[in-house]
Amino acid sequence: MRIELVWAPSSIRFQPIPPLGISTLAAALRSVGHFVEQKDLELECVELTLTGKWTTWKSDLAAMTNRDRVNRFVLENASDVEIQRGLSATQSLLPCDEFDIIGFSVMSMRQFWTSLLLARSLKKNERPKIVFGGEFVTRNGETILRKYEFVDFCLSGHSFKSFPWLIDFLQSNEKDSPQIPGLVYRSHGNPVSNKQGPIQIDDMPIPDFDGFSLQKYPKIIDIVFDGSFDTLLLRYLLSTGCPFDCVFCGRHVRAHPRLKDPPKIVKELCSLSRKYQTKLFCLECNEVNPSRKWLSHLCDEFEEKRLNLQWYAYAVPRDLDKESLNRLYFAGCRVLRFGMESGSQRILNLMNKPVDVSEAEAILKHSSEIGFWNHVNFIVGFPSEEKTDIQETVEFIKRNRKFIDSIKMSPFYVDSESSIFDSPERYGLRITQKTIDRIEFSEKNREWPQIMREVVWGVREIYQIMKDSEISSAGSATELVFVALTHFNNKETTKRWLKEKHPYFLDNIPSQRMIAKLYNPDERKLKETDELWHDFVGRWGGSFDVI
Ligand code: B12
Ligand code: SF4
Repeated sequence: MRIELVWAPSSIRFQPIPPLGISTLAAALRSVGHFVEQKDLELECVELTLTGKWTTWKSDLAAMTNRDRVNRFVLENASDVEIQRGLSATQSLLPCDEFDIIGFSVMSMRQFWTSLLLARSLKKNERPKIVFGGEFVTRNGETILRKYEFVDFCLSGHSFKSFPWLIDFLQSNEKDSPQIPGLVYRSHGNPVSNKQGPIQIDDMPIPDFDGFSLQKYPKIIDIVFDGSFDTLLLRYLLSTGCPFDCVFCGRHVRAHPRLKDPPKIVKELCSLSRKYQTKLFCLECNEVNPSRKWLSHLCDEFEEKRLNLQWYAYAVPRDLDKESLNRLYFAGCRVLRFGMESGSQRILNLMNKPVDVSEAEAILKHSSEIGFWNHVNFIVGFPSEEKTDIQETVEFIKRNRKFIDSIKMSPFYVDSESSIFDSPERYGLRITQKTIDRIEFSEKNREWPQIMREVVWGVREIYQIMKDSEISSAGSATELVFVALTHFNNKETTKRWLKEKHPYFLDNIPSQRMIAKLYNPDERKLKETDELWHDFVGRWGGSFDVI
């Protein structure tokens, strides 16, 4: 079968790194003999905008990611000049071959709308079959099939096994209901979902990035990062799930942990490094230290194979002594992204976050002394958080200013798959409204508007201490920091370079907005307004299932 896999533009968060989901599927499908094309349309669109070949991209993409306009366009055939223009620009980037199946990888709501537009436009009667997959689809498969008849199937969860099975099913012309795990299909016109199968992570194929415009990534990195790095960065998955159970965290994230076998990891990284001629990787996981034993085994493998790679990963600031940190550094890790969340032990306990404030401080100190770039994530506005708790976070930053290189702050939001959402009353919350991009709530003594005001206050307090301590939020764009750090091979030079080229990371603006600046150079000089705070405090929550 001839299959096209597409990563459509989201206009929300671009990264010049080839998408991992579809390259994993491409590997699985190619290994059983299918012809697969894969396209990072987002990269291609960014190139068009940066080279001035798509001058109307801002308004066109705004239209293409607007729910009401897209729905009118695809469901009611309404005319829309901007959508039509954007669609012509994006569709012209796709190969014009005839495909039997086109698969869209959808991570969030914004990417959903652009995928939908392309799917509707590419679908001609029976062929090609349109298949949607990815994180957003995993949560919304039935709704998608109910509403959009030009989407033939959705697949939930990791699909490196189920997608090839779906293709076998389509080739077999069977008429029975397909017994494929995670498949959402129509039966008598109604959507039906099969249960997802277990993830057998060691069966996950090594990603196959062939077919992406790999030569364009270093070029785009140099343009948007404003440097001469000339480097390709690849992503690789170490594990899924998490052994911990923080109450704000979505089930899909903290599901039963599956850790790849360290020898497999190191062998595959070695092969990717050789094949694609790069030493730089983003190692994807919820934490690189889910258990002491696994981390130690991973370090053993790196030490034995001496690959000389450099990489970055998430970590939980617990159970990392000096020796483990030294071994991680030796293994090539250069940036650690710590999920710290708060400097208040009371709030950490309420979050069920397995972190002890004083242990975390010792870890930050050791890792900074070893040479890591410490990036720390905080959440502001967790239910029942008082000004005194924020003050403790501020004090935490003050005490550790020498050991923290960058900070990202996220206003708290209720994830619809979290324990908090399941039983809000247990955490003193009452859900009051679900809007397209957030779940609003009230607490015993606070209503939503006051909660919003206090979050804004907390965010400002933390930005102030960051400013006073010269801690930027550049690590929110970890790929930027990492590429610069590995290039200069020195933290202080990297900081000076960041300050010169990307000074807005030291300004008091929300990280989402900074990322927009990073990837839209003409926006770098725009002045932020107070309104934007509210705008982004309200919008950070991600995408809920209101299609
Ligand atoms: C890397 C990443 C990104 C990168 C992606 C860049 C790139 N070029 O790859 C960046 C930083 C840009 C990003 C941005 C965002 N992300 Co993100 N991201 C991730 C992360 C950490 C890893 C994804 C990954 O590579 N996984 C490994 C691969 C192998 O798995 P996969 O992509 O899921 O693919 C498998 C399946 O989904 C499925 N599949 C995927 N595509 C397709 C297509 C078809 C046709 C089929 C059949 C199946 C299928 O099969 C694949 C292989 O088994 C996940 C968290 C996580 N642990 O998964 C969050 C995550 C997916 N992101 C999330 C969010 C919210 C966002 C943003 C909205 C954040 C923001 N506010 O800006 C944006 C949205 C951007 C967009 N494109 O829409 C959420 C999604 C929640 C949801 N939608 O329900 C997650 C789960 C994080 C979280 N904890 O909440 N993200
Ligand atoms: S927040 Fe991090 S440590 Fe906590 S459950 Fe989620 S992934 Fe695990």
